[in-house]
Amino acid sequence: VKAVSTKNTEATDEQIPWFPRKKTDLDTFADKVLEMGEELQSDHPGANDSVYRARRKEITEIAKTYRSGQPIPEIAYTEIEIKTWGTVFENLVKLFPTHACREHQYIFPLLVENCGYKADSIPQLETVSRFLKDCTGFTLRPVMGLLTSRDFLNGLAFRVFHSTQYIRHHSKPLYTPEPDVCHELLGHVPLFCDPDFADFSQEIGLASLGASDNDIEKLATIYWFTVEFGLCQQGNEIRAYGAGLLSSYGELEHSLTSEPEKRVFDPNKAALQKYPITRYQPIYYVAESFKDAQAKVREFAKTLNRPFSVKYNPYTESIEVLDNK
Ligand code: NLE
Ligand code: FE2
Repeated sequence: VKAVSTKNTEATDEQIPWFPRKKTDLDTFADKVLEMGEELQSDHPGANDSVYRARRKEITEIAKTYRSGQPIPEIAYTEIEIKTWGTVFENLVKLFPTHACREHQYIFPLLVENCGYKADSIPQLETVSRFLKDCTGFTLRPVMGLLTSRDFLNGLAFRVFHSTQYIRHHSKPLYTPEPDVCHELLGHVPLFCDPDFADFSQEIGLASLGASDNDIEKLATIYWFTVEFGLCQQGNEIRAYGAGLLSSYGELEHSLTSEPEKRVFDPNKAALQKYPITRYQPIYYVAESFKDAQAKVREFAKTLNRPFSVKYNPYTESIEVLDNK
């Protein structure tokens, strides 16, 4: 095993898309966000509310200027924002005991205790990020909105999770097609506190570094059907571990009814499955466990077409590139 040259003068490097080698390289993503896609725009409850849009802009400025290693600035959430959070929170906590996976149920009280999770105040990303770092080394980084799949997945390789800081529109608290602070804090954060899940997520991230566009598409789809909308088998029951489910009262309930189709998780198949983004999912994949999902994704990653492999060095917070040949 020898290290591949980092100079892009080498012929083999020319076809390999650029990827971050150091955690601080993630700073280059800060102002690269996607416009809300057309599908999202037309379905978005806040699209025609100018007050809401102006507030979003104010909050996303923070993400734009944020740099790696800085504390995440606090937001003074408004009364109406806190009320939206409260509605989401109070409804979800009613469903968690019967619908959330055991890892989520284990950590949730600790978030209540350590990060002030409660109905009448929105936890600050900085507080949560510090707690998360103690659990698994994951940290949050504020983001303006949707990144490209490549940039977003690349972040996971460094155990960095790009997190929105604004909240959904108050008119539709129980389902939104977009990520928002409820989705990040109630859906993603509890799972990133779990060591096996953290490993699993980083595995997808590592596979995405320097991957071809086609392979990025596959990995993003796997991410969708696991980290966002995954179900898992726990004893005799099926429970939700996907953040898109755990942050939406409406879809969390829907996901465990007999209406949607449930399939056994197989990354080779999930990677190619089409899915809607502005309504409840018609198909969910059920993982045996996070460890099993990780092993399967690792095997899947080997089939991707990349002439090198990578390893994360946590001491230097950087990626080591290993030549396969
Ligand atoms: N539908 C989710 C919710 O309402 O919280 C958000 C999904 C983001 C991918
Ligand atoms: Fe998400």
